[in-house]
Amino acid sequence: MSAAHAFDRLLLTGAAGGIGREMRPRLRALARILRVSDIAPLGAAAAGEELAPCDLADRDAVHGLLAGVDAVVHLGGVSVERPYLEILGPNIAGLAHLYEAARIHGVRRIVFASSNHVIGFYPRSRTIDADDPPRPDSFYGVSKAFGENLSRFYYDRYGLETVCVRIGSCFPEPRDRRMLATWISIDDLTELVRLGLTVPSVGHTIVFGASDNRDKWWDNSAAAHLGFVPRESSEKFRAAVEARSPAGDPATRAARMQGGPYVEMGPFY
Ligand code: NAI
Ligand code: 15L
Repeated sequence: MSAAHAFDRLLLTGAAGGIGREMRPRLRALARILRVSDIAPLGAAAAGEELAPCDLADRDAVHGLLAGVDAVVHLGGVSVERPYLEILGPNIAGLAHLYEAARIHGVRRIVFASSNHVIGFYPRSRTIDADDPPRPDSFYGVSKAFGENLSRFYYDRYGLETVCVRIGSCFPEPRDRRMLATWISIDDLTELVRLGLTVPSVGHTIVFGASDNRDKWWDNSAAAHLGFVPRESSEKFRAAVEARSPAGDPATRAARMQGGPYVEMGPFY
């Protein structure tokens, strides 16, 4: 490992997904080898990369995936509301496989892509911090709350550190008015992940992932030790977003709750 690299081998799961494809080149400099994994095609390996296709629901495969790994950025899994049985394999069993394999292989730290849907049933009028109890808005949100609790357990029991990033909405642009409050740019999110990986002694930290947007629903003072200062804002998109997307009927729960449409999806069991 060169002095320039924070890690010898860093694992990125979900590398073929929307965030993963963007983060993959941005994380490469952090490690001598970036091991990129997904169940979907990963393309060709760039210099400093190794490809590791894997189904997170496959216990033995996940144990092999973690061998030789120092730290993990865990983006892989079902990323939207789906029937419970579709979420179960990647997001519940897959998380348990990942943490147990990480413990066995001596992984130092995991940055876990949690979601704002862990707290989606709080009203938009409320500012939430990491100490507020979860109020998931979907089976998907419940699976992310499971990941937050599982990682807490692995820290308390084994000292395996995790930063859970409750990502707001990470897309090139906000897609609707709600995302003007929840949006995070890929560069802000990558910086938050980098801090989560490299700041000394994070224990078990929950941090909200949003850019420096005008409207803020989340208070990150409990994660001040990460030193995260978002640089971008959704404000540059406001006029276009407001012109093309309706305000939403304030009588609906989707318009009043932080989780937006997730609070009304389904039933999906
Ligand atoms: P995505 O759906 O584009 O990417 C997820 C990746 O996980 C996909 O490439 C998919 O093939 C992979 N995956 C699914 N099932 C798998 C399995 N059984 N084994 C291995 N890989 C599997 O999602 P996106 O937007 O890139 O999000 C990345 C992570 O961040 C997800 O965990 C998502 O829940 C979380 N997140 C994303 C937000 C966003 O605004 N994009 C907001 C909040 C959380
Ligand atoms: C998420 O957790 C999803 O992964 C993403 O697709 C968006 O729906 C995002 O939340 C959001 O709340 O906008």
